[in-house]
Order: sequence, then C-alpha cells, then structure tokens
Amino acid sequence: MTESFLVGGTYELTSDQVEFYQQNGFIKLKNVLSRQEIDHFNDVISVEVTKLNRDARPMEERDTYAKAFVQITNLWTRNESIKNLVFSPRLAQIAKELMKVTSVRLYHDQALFKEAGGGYTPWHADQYYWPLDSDHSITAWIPLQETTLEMGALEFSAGSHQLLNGRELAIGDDSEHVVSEALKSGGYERIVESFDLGEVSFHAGWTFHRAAPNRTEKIRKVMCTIYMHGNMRLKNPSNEHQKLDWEVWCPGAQVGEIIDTSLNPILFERAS
Ligand SMILES: O=C(O)CCC(=O)C(=O)O
Repeated sequence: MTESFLVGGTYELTSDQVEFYQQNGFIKLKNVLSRQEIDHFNDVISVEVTKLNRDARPMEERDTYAKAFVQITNLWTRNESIKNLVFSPRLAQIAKELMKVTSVRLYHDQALFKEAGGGYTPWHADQYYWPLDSDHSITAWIPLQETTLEMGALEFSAGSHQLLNGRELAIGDDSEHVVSEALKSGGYERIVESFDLGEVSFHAGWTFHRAAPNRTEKIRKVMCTIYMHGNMRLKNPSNEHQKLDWEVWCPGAQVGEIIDTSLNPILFERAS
C-alpha cells in the first residue's frame, strides 16, 4: 500500500460550514477524497463485501430493510487498508470540528451497498439504534463512486435533528410514512442532491435522512464511519436494538461510564 492511501492531512473547514452543520444537522463536503483514494477503497471494500455478504435472496423475498442495502460492519477489524480509511485523521478531524467537541472516538463502521434494483432507504434517525447518552454523534457517508439520484444518493431533512417526532421508530415502511408526514407538516426543507466523486456527507445521529431506490444497473457503493464524542457515555438501553448495539459495538462498556473499549479508540484529539 502506498502512502497516499493513509488518508492523512487536513481538510480546511470554514466557520460558515461548521455553523451550517450546527444549524442543519448535516453537511455535504466536496473534494474530501481524491479519485485515486476512491478507486482504491472501492476495490478493497468491494472485495470484503462480496466475501462477507450472506444474503443471496432475490429482492422480492426480502423485507424493506434488506432490500435497501447490503450492510457489512466493522470492516476495519478485518482489513488493514480499510482501517486506514476508518481511522483517517482527515475525516475524524472534520467530524470533531463539525460537532465542536474536543475529541472523537469510533462507534463503528459499515459498508452500505445498495444493489442494482435495490429498494429505498426509509426516513429514519440513526440514534434510535444507539445507547449513547448525548447527541454528539455523527456519520461520515462516503460514496465510493459519483452517486446520482437514480442510484439512491442520501437525502437529508435540514434542521430535523431538532424534531422529536419519529425518533422512536426503527427503519421501515412505518418510519417512512410517519416521518415524512412529520417533516412535511413541520416545514423542513428536503435536500435531494447527487454526490460528486470525492464528496462526503456528515449527518448527526438525530438528523432524519433517507435514500431513493437504486434504479440503475450499478451497485451504489458507500462506506460509513460513525464517530462519537471522545467522552461519550453509555446510557441504559431504551430498546432491543440499543441492547444489541451495546453487545456488538462496545462490549464491556458500563452504563454511565465513558465508552472506552478496544473497539472504540480515540481517532482525533486536539484543541481547536
Ligand atoms: O445509505 C443509505 O441508503 C442509508 C444510509 C444511512 O442511513 C446512514 O448512513 O445512516
């Protein structure tokens, strides 16, 4: 592996961009990754996803969640090259600055591949799934190709991290329906845009987002890294998903304590 795939260096964020994120709960940033980096990670992540995907069912036999994407998690523990992307100081620094915190830790990573003909991703907020005691959490959604609307580019509801309605819903047809109505009646702006090559979005744990079906013949390949504040504490799980997340993503962490396990290293720490 060559030096250029360490995904180091810094990405200069303006104060306007940080304020945009704080107000809207998401931001799309261009030129975060180079073409060479994207091509390299597309190759290595695709190999792992193909190796590890166990779902060979035809689309019509799957539920809404399984139609939406193939989901393969914590790839950093299996592949040193992917670890360079997940542990990237360039990306972790962006996460830290957008959240306005002093350090960021890894929660987990996941590849989300929306197959050709794959279904829509219903409106939802991720933090419903997470046993985290503050809202200092953020996902970097990293497309591994230029991503058009027809492929299912991620859509956001601007400012919806403030909305409480719908937070109690898991991803499914119900969340699509209920959240869509709540967002419409709240007057939230819906952002539906393609992603250029190298563009990466960041969204907060409580920001509502969705994606359209993949109407192309190509797989929409995306890698995600989920970060949390370095001082994030484990909360008492409030649903079965949160219990499972505790077991899988932060095993051994104690309720009320900082989530400091070997799966949750600090990825960036520096005074602003
Ligand atoms: O990639 C998708 O379709 C959904 C992504 C998502 O929900 C997330 O990254 O939190």
